[in-house]
Formats: sequence, structure tokens, C-alpha cells
Amino acid sequence: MEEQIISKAIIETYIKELISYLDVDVAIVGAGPSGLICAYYLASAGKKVAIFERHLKIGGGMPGGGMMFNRIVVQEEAREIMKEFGVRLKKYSEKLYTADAIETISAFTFKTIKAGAKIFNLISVEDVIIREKMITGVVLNWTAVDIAHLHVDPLGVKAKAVVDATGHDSEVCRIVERKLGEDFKVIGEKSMWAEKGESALTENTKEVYPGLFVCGMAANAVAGSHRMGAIFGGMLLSGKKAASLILGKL
Ligand code: 48F
Repeated sequence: MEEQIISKAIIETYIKELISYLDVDVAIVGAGPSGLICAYYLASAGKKVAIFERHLKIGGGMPGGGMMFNRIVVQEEAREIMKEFGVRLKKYSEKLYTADAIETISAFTFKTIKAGAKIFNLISVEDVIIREKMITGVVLNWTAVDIAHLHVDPLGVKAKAVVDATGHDSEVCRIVERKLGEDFKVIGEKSMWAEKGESALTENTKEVYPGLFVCGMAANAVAGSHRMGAIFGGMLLSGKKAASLILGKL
């Protein structure tokens, strides 16, 4: 076995796949729990979905659980989604369950890929494409370029819908705010209040600008709602709702 054949196999297949994902139905930014769930339901419905994730690891804030205690809490309302992914739950109180954070994110990742979504890790979204007051794609660069502060021009991907699933910083919406000025506003998340944050999340999950949807913590950040810590029911329901809104539009 020759080393250059191994190299060729890696580079050739990766590039081929990247090229085939330069024009997608949905580009999801962020492979945290809400982005993965959104991708799962879209891909299961036959849509071409790419997730672009800045980090090496998949899962955003989920594998770390609460303050590195790698357990998560989910509510009764999200039990069906956990069941669909085959994640084991332990009943903790009347309406709350706990789950192993690693088991949960592994199941989400595996089933989302199996459903047909493609995850590109180590790639950051640094800009969006806007045409005629509509978001029509995302602008990518290697995360390593960003970390090293290198001056390297990015590449663009066309998408019928873009999802900001970047968590607390709502990065895609922040970019849009910078580009559009007065026409688009991100309020920023409020302090921790689990109950209020969770209940606001479903409503905050929506199309915030033509072609741009928000889910997960990004949705609460844009709307100025509370953060909630390591309770994840809202994140899952939010990802599912974003998928159904997009399916209704495409
Ligand atoms: O932060 P994250 O897990 O977002 P989420 O799906 O879930 C939030 C919970 O983890 C937790 C919580 C529970 O109540 O509040 O915090 O809303 O995942 C966001 C992912 O987006 C990636 C980031 O690395 C993380 O994996 N990300 C952020 N900005 C970019 C990005 C970017 N510009 N380009 C690519 N990926």
C-alpha cells in the first residue's frame, strides 16, 4: 500500500463531495444539538443539507453537559424526539428526564448523517450572500485560517435556506446585522432563567429575514430572550420546528 494512494483517496473524495455541496437546499451553520436535529428532519424529508461546523468536534455545548458534568436534562415534551434517536432516558421527576450527554450527541450525529445530511467540520461561516433582500448562501473559510489570522479569501455556497444554529452568539444573524444596518437587529440573550428561556424558544424559532431561519440558542439571542443552561428539550423542539418551517417553504 502506497502512501500517496491513501492521500489521493482522502483528497479526491473530500473535494468531490465538497463540490457537490456548493449548491444545497439548506445550509445549516453549527453542529450543536439544534442544528443537528434540524438537519435530521430536513434530510429525512429528502432535502440536500450541509452543516458547516467551526470546530473539530461535533455537538456544540451538549457534550460538556452542565459545567462538565456530562449529563443533560430534557423535558417530557421532547421525550418523543429522544425516543426517535434511541437515546436512553432516566426519569428524574414528574416532568424531567436525564440522559448521558455523550450518548445523546453521538446518537444525534450518527442518525443525522445516516438520514443523509453532510457535516463539514473545521469550516467557519464568515459571511452570507444577499441578493434582492434575500439570504441566498453562506461564505466559508477554513477555521484554521481564522485562528491564524491569515488573509485568505473565502468561498461561497448557494442555499435555498440558511439556518443560524450557532448558539449563544447568533453569529450568522450578527453578520447580517452588520451588513444590513438598520434593517436587521439582534437584541442579544438575557441572563439565565430556564423556564422563561425554554418557553420563549419555540416562538423565537422562525424565519428572521427572507431565506434566514434561526433555531436553538441563536433564536433566543436574536429575540432578546433568556438563556437556560443544560436543559435541552427546547433546543430539540426548536430544531424540529425550524425544519418544518423550511419544509413548508421549499
Ligand atoms: O452552542 P451550540 O450547542 O448551539 P445550540 O444548538 O445549543 C445550545 C446548547 O448547547 C446550550 C444551551 C442549552 O440550553 O444553551 O448552550 O443552540 O452549538 C453551536 C455550534 O455552532 C458552531 C459552534 O462551534 C457550535 O458547535 N458555530 C458557531 N459559530 C459558527 C459555528 C460559525 N460562524 N461557523 C461555523 N460554526
